[in-house]
Amino acid sequence: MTKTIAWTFVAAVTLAAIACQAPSSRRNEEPVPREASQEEPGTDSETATVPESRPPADSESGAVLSAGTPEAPVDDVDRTATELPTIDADESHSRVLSNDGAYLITYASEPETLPLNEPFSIVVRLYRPETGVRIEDSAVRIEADADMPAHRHGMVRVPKVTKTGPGEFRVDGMMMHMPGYWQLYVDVIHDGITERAQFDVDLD
Ligand SMILES: [Cu+2]
Repeated sequence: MTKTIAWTFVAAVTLAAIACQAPSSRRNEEPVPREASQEEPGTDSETATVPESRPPADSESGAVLSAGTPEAPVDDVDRTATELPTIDADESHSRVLSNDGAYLITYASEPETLPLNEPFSIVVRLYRPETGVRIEDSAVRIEADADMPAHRHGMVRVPKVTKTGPGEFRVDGMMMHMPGYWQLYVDVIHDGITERAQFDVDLD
């Protein structure tokens, strides 16, 4: 009799131990929903003239996207520059978080003041937002584009991206041919998933 009780106790303890372990061992396999909700905004680099009026993911559309999952939207992340971690980028770089928060992206233009109707280049750097460490994964690439949302048109040129270092890219042949409000897009592509970041540009 005592023996049976002892074995029952051992079994219960073992079960409890298994139950405690299960959540932590599965934690790393969780982020499936992100992949499912990820629309793929532009792997086709030949479509620079077709504006993709994908709105910045705000809390509203974030809620819609995650309607099927119980998880909280990633999207109450503050994207203002002051809230982002300190990184090695110089002050001339503008910085922003990508729309799902996976990348911290900075860019600087050459020339520093964006010209009207003349080609310019940008240098783009990618960081992990939590740590501010440059992304060295060689499988990560970017595409860049720009459009004028109010006019529903993009650029008239297709820019060329060159990788210049770990987590650093140079984009040549950007051109904004009209004054006004532009959005400059950087799409980060990794494992078939594209995540977009946009920078506001007011061109005089
Ligand atoms: Cu325009």
